[in-house]
Amino acid sequence: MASRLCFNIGFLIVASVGLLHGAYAANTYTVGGDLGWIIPPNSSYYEEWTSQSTFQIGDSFVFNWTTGTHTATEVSTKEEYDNCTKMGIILKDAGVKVTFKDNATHYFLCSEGTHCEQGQKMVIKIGDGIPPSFAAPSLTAVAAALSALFFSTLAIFFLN
Ligand SMILES: *[C@@H]1O[C@H](CO)[C@@H](O)[C@H](O)[C@H]1NC(C)=O
Ligand SMILES: *[C@@H]1O[C@H](CO)[C@@H](O)[C@H](O)[C@H]1NC(C)=O
Ligand SMILES: *[C@@H]1O[C@H](CO)[C@@H](O)[C@H](O)[C@H]1NC(C)=O
Ligand SMILES: *[C@@H]1O[C@H](CO)[C@@H](O)[C@H](O)[C@H]1NC(C)=O
Ligand SMILES: [Cu+2]
Repeated sequence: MASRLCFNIGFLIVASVGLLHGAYAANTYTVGGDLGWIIPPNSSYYEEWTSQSTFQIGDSFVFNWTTGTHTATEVSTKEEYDNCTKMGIILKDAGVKVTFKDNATHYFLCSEGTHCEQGQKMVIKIGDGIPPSFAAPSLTAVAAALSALFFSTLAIFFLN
């Protein structure tokens, strides 16, 4: 009786985690479309590209470039972004893929030469752009499901 209840609770947790993560079919975007992530033809190019879509939790972005040396550097504030500050988390490899697990606003720029000043910079807003107020660990669906299973198994074990 007790174990069945616990199993059901475990199942409910797994099911709701599945719903939370599965309701939205995540997309993978190639940053800049066919142009990729390079010095753009004009300084509003990436702004125009991002404005074509609304991005959600779970979406991925591929920074693809075939010409020149570039970085996808994430800076932490709008001030640094506006300023083309070339210090941040640097992703160097062409084809690098970034997946976002929370609502937030991310500021990317290229830290090579004056590429940022020439418009190789982009703001990615996930959802409402507001990060969660508490420091929640970004559990993947698999990890959450596994821990739910683990805890329900544990509960069954104790109640038996
Ligand atoms: C920027 O370049 C893109 C691609 O060439 C073009 O579609 C867009 O109209 C340009 N925007 C401005 C403001 O010039
Ligand atoms: C990256 O660019 C190359 C060359 O243009 C292209 O073949 C490849 O499909 C692109 N990758 C993605 C993920 O768009
Ligand atoms: C903006 O750039 C200037 C000049 O490089 C620098 O002195 C200043 O600290 C920068 N501000 C930020 C917020 O990065
Ligand atoms: C993320 O932003 C969307 C709005 O685009 C909102 O509906 C959703 O509740 C937000 N999620 C979280 C976890 O704050
Ligand atoms: Cu560049």
